[in-house]
Amino acid sequence: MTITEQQRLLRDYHEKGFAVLEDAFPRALAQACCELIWKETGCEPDDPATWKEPVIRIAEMTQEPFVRAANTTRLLQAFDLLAGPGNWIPRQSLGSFPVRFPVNKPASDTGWHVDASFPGNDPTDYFGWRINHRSKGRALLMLFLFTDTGMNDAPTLVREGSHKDVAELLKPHGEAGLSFMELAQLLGTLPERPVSAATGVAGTVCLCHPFLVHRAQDHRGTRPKIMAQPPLMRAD
Ligand SMILES: O=C(O)CCC(=O)C(=O)O
Repeated sequence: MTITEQQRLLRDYHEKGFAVLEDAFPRALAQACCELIWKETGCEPDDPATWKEPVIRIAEMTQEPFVRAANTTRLLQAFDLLAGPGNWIPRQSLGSFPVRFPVNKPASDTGWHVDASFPGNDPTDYFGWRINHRSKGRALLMLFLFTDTGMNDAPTLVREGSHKDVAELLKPHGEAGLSFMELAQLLGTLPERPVSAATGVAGTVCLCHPFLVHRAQDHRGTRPKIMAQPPLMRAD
C-alpha cells in the first residue's frame, strides 16, 4: 500500500468515519464466496422467481475462501493502520451475510443503528449487547462487498462523521455504555450529517469506525446483493 493511499485511508477514517479499500480481496474469491452463499439461500442466482423475500441472512461461514478474503495482505496492512499495529484479532470467518433481493416488499431491518460490541447480561440477546465510549472489544465495522454494488443495489447507508457524535453521546455512560437498543433510540437526537452509500465492485471493503451510524436499505436494482459486515475485534 502506498503512502498516499495510507494517508487517504487515515484521513477518511478520522474525518468521515469510513475509508473505502478497493481491491481488498480478489474478485475471483468474491465469486467463490458467492457460490457457497447461494447454496445456503435455497434460491437460484439467475432465477428471480426463486427470490421471495427482501433479505435472507446467512449465518457464519468458515470455509477457506472466506478466511482468505478476510486475510489478504492489503486488508492486514489496513487493519494495522486503522486499529494500531497488531492490535486486532485475525478473522477466521466473516460473520453473517445479509443477502438483499430486488422484490417489491420492504425489508424490516433498515433502521439507523450502531453495531454493539460486547455482551450484556444475556449474550444471546443481540439487542441487549452494549457499546461504550472506548469501543470495548471492537476496533472496526467492516462492510465486505461480494457482488458489484451500485446505488440501486441496496448499498449500506452511512452518516458521514456520525462517529464523532456517537462518541460524545457515549461519554457520560462510562464503562457500562449503552445497549444496542438504548443507543438506537437516541440517534434521532444527533445532528444532521451527510449520508453516503457504501458502493463498490466485488472485492471492495469499507472500513468503518465502530461508532459509525449506518443502515440497510431496500434493493431497487436487478441482481441480488451479497455482503458481510463483521467486526474486527481488538486485541487489547
Ligand atoms: O445490509 C446492510 O446493508 C447492512 C446491515 C446492517 O447494518 C446490520 O445488519 O447491522
